[in-house]
Parts: sequence; C-alpha cells; structure tokens
Amino acid sequence: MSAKVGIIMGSKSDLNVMQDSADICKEFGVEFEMTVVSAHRTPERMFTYAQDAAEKGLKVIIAGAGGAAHLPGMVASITTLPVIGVPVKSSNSIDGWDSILSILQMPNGIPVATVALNAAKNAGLLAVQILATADENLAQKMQAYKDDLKKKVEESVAEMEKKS
Ligand code: C2R
Repeated sequence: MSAKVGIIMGSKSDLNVMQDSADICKEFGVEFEMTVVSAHRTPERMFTYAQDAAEKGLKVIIAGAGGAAHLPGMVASITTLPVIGVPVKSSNSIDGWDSILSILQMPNGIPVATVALNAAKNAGLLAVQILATADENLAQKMQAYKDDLKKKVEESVAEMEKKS
C-alpha cells in the first residue's frame, strides 16, 4: 500500500510535535510517510516533494513548521492536494504567533487548512476525515472515535456530579 498522507516538517526539531499526526494515522490504519522538508533550507527538495506528491499517491499533506513558517504555504502553492498546516512553537518562535500567522494568513487562491499551535493530532484527524470522504470503512472508524470522545465526557460528567 502506498502512503496516503505525507507528513513533512521544517526540521527534525519539530518531530516531538509532529509525531502526533503519525500516531493518529497509525491509530486509524492509514498509510503515511514522514520526512523533513524545508522551504528555506532545502528549496529544491521542497519543490520536488510538492510536485511529485499527487503522482506518487498521496491524498493530503500535513506540513508543520515553526517561526517564519513558509513550508505549508509554499507546498500548497505547488500541489493541488489539500495541505494542512501545523504551526509549531519552536525554539525560534515568538510565542508561536509568528508561525500561526505565517501559516494562517494565506492569500486568496492558495488555502492552507491551519490547525491550532502544536495541534498535530488535530491535523492527523483532519487528514483522516478528508480520506474518509471516499472511504466508508474509515468514516465508520471516525464515527466510533467521536462516539468514544462523547462517552468519555459523559463519564466525566457522571463522575463529577456524583462527587458534588
Ligand atoms: P531548527 O531547530 O532546525 O533550527 O529549526 C522549523 O520548522 C523549526 O521549527 C527551527 C525551526 O525552523 C523551522 N523551519 C521553517 C522552515 N524550515 C525550517 N519554518 C520553512 O521552510 O518554512
């Protein structure tokens, strides 16, 4: 099976955050690949990765980067695949706002679906939901995941109300 989700990040130092996207793919049994691609430091590699992504079978790309985070937007400018951007609060970030705004504030025409700061888990879930639009089995797994979230809240409500 070829990878359906491409998880890329600007630096190896983003891995502690971006691993959450990979863990969600594993949990849902979705094939993924994960690597480092930087628009700033490896522009040719970034271009080739984005240009080849659809042809090699990827359906969605998750791109995480910190600081002046141009990777998600630049990849989105090259591929027709949906790109989910993960702002990373890295060592060179000013509170993460630099990364959030540089991923979020894309010009009309080149969207990047931006999740919350360090929210690689939600990026993984969004990627699975995109794939689930064409995969009934995956859609059912997503429904079960949501049912489980609801059950956990209901249990915590029951627990809290019992104590109060
Ligand atoms: P180092 O820890 O390697 O110095 O990287 C990375 O995503 C990382 O969060 C610090 C931060 O620089 C970011 N970086 C980008 C890009 N390439 C690397 N934002 C890019 O192309 O957008």
